[in-house]
Amino acid sequence: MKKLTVMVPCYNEEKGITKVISKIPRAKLKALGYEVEVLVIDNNSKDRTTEVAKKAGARVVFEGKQGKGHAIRKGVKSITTDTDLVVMLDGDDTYDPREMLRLIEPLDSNFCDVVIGSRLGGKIKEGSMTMFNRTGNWFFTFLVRMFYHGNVTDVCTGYFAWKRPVLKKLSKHLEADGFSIEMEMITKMAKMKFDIYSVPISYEHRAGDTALQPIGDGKKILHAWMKNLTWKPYAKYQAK
Ligand SMILES: Nc1nc2c(ncn2[C@@H]2O[C@H](COP(=O)(O)OP(=O)(O)OP(=O)(O)O)[C@@H](O)[C@H]2O)c(=O)[nH]1
Ligand SMILES: [Mg+2]
Repeated sequence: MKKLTVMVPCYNEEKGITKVISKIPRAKLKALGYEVEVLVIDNNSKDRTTEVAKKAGARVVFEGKQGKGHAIRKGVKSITTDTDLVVMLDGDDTYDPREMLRLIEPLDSNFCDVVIGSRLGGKIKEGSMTMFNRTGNWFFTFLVRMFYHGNVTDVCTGYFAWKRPVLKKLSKHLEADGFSIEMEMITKMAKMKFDIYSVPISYEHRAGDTALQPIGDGKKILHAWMKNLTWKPYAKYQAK
């Protein structure tokens, strides 16, 4: 049996996390030869995220440093070495766990190293993304395609799938604390010459309150884009 770890970074997601975990298509994954472990990173939540996630069957690890970037790094450190593939999605029930089958297939068939779930190339439920955020995402995606030659169609997505060794190599270079982490991951993966492809996904209304600050976080995302233009991985970490 192969192993898939589903990693869910969470800050105050008691309203969404059970739905996310229960929608993981375990039977279909089993038929593909994958056993599933759900790894929830509780990023200092003030609500009952840990309790609710454990009840839903997840292994929960705690990260005290606030920010999605810290939560992701903690998650990567906590993945067991027998894991073959890693899927990451948010705990707010905006992404559909059933669609992870679409993200896994290109990895399972050795088509590429990383798959990104694209909302901009997929189905965005009306009202789930503001026009401002959608425009910002188009703009950032254009910048990455233009200047990094990154083969991606949504750089602010939270839905990813990796072969574990790829994520391990990438995580050595991750520094971002907050919501610029996705931009950092994508620009660095492009520089490391990993094979990245996008698949269409759905994006729904969030369960619970948003913490994203469009202007403040937008500036940080742009800064990560600029900073990594001159970044180079050590040769030993390059994919090719
Ligand atoms: N806000 C916030 N989210 C965190 C943090 N650490 C982990 N996360 C998780 O990161 C994921 C993305 O955060 P969201 O607040 O949904 O941000 P977003 O998806 O960009 O914006 P929304 O439109 O509000 O959903 C969620 O699963 C959060 O629970 C943190 O310190 N702050
Ligand atoms: Mg969200």
